[in-house]
Order: sequence, then C-alpha cells, then structure tokens
Amino acid sequence: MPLASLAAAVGGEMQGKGAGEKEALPTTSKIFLEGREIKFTAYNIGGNNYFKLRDIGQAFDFGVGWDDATRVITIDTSKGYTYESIAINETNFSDPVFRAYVAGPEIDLNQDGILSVDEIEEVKVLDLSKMDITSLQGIEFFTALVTLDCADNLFVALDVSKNINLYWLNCGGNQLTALDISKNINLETLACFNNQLTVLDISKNINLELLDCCSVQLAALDVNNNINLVILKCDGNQLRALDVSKNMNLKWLFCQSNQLTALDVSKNINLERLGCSNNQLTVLDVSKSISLKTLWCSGNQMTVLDVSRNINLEWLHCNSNQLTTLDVSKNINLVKLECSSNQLRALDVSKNINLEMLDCTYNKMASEAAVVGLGKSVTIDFKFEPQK
Ligand SMILES: [Ca+2]
Repeated sequence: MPLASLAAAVGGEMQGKGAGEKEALPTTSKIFLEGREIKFTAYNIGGNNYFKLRDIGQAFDFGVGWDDATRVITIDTSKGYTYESIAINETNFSDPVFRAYVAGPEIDLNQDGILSVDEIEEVKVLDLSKMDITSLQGIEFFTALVTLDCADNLFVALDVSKNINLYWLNCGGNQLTALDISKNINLETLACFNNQLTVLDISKNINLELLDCCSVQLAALDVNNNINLVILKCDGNQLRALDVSKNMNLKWLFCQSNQLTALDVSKNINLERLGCSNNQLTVLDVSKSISLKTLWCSGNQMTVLDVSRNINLEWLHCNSNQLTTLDVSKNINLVKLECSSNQLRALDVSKNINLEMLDCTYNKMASEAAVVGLGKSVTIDFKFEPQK
C-alpha cells in the first residue's frame, strides 16, 4: 500500500514539495481494520491509492513525527499515535462544559485556543466528575492520560479506545449503555457502577486489580482472565452465576443483591471481605477463606453456616437465613454478630470475649437466657426483640 501524505499540510511534512501534474481523485477503495471499515480522506493517482500518513498512524496507532531541522518524516511503531495540534472548538469538543474546561489555563497552557502536541502530552490526569457533561467527545485527543475521573455526569457513550495509557478510570454514575475497554490493557482500576451496560467485556484487561461494576444490569460477568483482581464489586446486578475460581488474589468480593444460587470461594484463600447477601444461596463454604475478617451473607436460604475455620472473623452478618444452629466458639476475634431472623433456639457467645455488638432478634429463643455467656463478652449493644 503506497503511503503518502497528500492531505492538508498540518505537521509541516508536506511543505516544499510540489503537487505534481497528475490528477488526484477521491479513492473508492475501502479500508478495514480488524473487520471494521475506517474512513480516510484518500486519493487515487495514476491507479495507486494514496493515504495521509497521519491517518494511517492514527488508525494503526503508531507514532508519526516531523523533524523540521532535517526535514524528515519519522515513524515510531514503539509508541502510540500522538495527535497534532487540535483546535478547541465545537467540532472537536461538542459539549460546552467540557470544551470550556479544555480551553482553561490548566489544559490550554498558552491560551491560544489550540491544543499543541506538548500541551496534550502534559495532560496525564483529568477530573471531570460532577460537571453535568453530556458528551466526552474529544477525550480521545488526550493520549497521554493515565487517570480519568468522569463519574456522575450525563453522557451515554464514552470512547476511551485512544486513551491506551489509562490505568485508572471512573465513569460511574452516567448513562452508558456500552463500554469498550478492549484497548485499555493498562487499566488497573475500573469503576463503571450505576450505568446501563448490561454487558461488560473485561477479557483484555488482565492488569485489572479493582473492578466496581455495581448496578449496571449485568446478566453475566466473566472474570476468568482477570487473575490480578484484588477487589471485585458487582452488587446489584442480575448475575445467576459468578466464577471466581481463577481470581486467587481476590481480597474483597462483593456480589450482593444478585440471583446467585451458588458461590464457590474455595480458591479464594486470600479473601478478607466477602459480601454475598441477598442472593439465593443454600450453602456457603468459607472453610478455605481463613483470612476472612468480614462476612455478609444475610438474606439467603442457608440452613447451616460453618465459620469454625474463620478465626480472623471480626464481623459476621447472617441475618434472614434459615439457620437452626450457629457455632461461633472458634471466632474469638468476633466484634459484631448479626444473626437475626433465623431459626436459632440458642446461641453460645461465651468464647466471643471481644464481642461489642450482638443482634439475635427474631429467632426461636424463649428468653435472653438462651444466649449463653453474654456476660463474659464486652457486648455493649445487645438486641433481643420478641422471638418467633
Ligand atoms: Ca495552546
């Protein structure tokens, strides 16, 4: 494919060259990148197609430069495409709030209404949260961006495909119906909660350590490739299953208010916090999660819960299950225990000398005497309401 820069001289690389005598006609050829057609301004001259080198560099994401001293065009495939000077206008930044922000002295350093290559290179961090922005069109120009907070705005789409250096992205609290992060392989933190995604593909984001995708209407979530995940929060979706068997580094797992009928955390030996309340779990095996400090599993359908291996447990919330017994004799570090609305006829807390809060309301205990060893703990907040 002959490469030539025929279009308007913008970087200076075409200055000084003659246009020639041949007729240039717009090309009818179609260009595809990974199956997707790309629109270029291209010309057919003498039977050959000619493209603007900067267009090719942008599409295939390699660096195109111009050394004015030696008058040489440079191609650098070791780095991504860098945009040439960008006019701060309605065409490039359609949203007036975002445009005004970009036009400010923090971004347009010399206040000439144009983003130079150097000015773009300076923009590593953008905090655009809570600004009532309806479109982030133009964010693609900030190719040096590593941190983008655009949470709590009003936009329905977000193109971060050119922001390949991003490692921290918060786009929660918008109206996104889709989010393509397949190009953002450097992402370590992604918060996209409170949107309407329904689908989230994180298979390319193998460096992801924190994912918060709560309340985005997901029916499924595949985290098999995300072996570096430390924190996963996917509360408030419609998940019927969640496979975390590959996520050995998980420390926090919150999958509350879904439709899980089973949850296997036997591989998650580093778990410290597990929240799986308000699902349809009938069993929960936490015997391998010996680092567990907090466990929220209320609002399920469990008849038994074995926490005898979880000696580091400090908080246990298992309200609204169908537990007939609860053995907390090994959990000497327990500070807070909520086990209301179960079928308990008795509860022995005599070993729980660090207990500060106990709620065993609405069980089947006849009187407070059914709570054994209460005086031995340091319980300061004890709730005992009328029993079932
Ligand atoms: Ca400028």
